[in-house]
Amino acid sequence: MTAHFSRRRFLGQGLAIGAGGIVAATALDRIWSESDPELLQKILDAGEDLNIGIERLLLPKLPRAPEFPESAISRHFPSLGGYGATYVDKDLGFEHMAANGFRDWSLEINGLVNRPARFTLDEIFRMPAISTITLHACEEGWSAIGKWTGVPLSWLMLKVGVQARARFAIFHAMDRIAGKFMFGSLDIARCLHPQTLLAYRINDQLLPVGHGAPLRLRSALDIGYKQVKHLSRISFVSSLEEVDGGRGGLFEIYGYQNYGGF
Ligand SMILES: Nc1nc2c(c(=O)[nH]1)N[C@H]1C(S)=C(S)[C@@H](COP(=O)(O)O)O[C@H]1N2
Ligand SMILES: [Mo]
Repeated sequence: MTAHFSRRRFLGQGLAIGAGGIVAATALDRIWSESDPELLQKILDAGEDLNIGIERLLLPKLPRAPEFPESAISRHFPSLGGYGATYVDKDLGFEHMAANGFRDWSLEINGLVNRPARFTLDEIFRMPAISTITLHACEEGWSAIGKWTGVPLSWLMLKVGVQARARFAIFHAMDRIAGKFMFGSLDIARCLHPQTLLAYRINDQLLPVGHGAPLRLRSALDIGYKQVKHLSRISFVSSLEEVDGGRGGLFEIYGYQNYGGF
């Protein structure tokens, strides 16, 4: 295969692997057009990887959250929780990393994946990116519209080869609330949703610490506490029971619903 990714050739292979491949080829066309052909080849060859096309056909159809024009972006986007908040246990390690522009930080992806990986912030900046201008609604009664830019989670899922038996992603954060590290979860359908991204910009600026530097989850279908900030690791699991408390997140341990969405 030439260094330049050929869409026709890929569609041909999509036909060879069946209808699921064609769906994947069209739905993710824009995202994949920038990715490397060897990776795509590996994805097509690895039968045991979750086949995103087939998964999309089988999963319940999730709606798309409304998107807004730039003129609707809120002038003030409140910042709550995480390292922006007073109730978070301050951690010197985090402060050193932040002072150093997060050059020593990396995102780990592990669990039910065929190619566990670690990505630096620079590597993440070089991945295909999308922007969404969507409404963030906090369970505490405020909301704001912001523009979020980052890597589609579905793209990273293809890159690490999420296995077909994975049912949830667990998002681990670097901040602690009353001594416990913040974490949250999304089911696979929400992870694959086209408006679910790992964001490193808000309103065209690199994420400030208050909004979740260096990288946060942004799921347009979900309420505030599902948008885990200060990510350190994403782990794919087959059941929430495998994870601390079995409720799928720290806010859920404190009594919130796991499905906090539209
Ligand atoms: N790591 C981490 N992520 C978090 C929180 C937190 O305390 N720690 N708070 C959540 C809640 S309740 C909300 S409403 C949003 C707030 O995001 P913002 O500060 O960018 O507005 O982050 C969510 N993600
Ligand atoms: Mo919130």
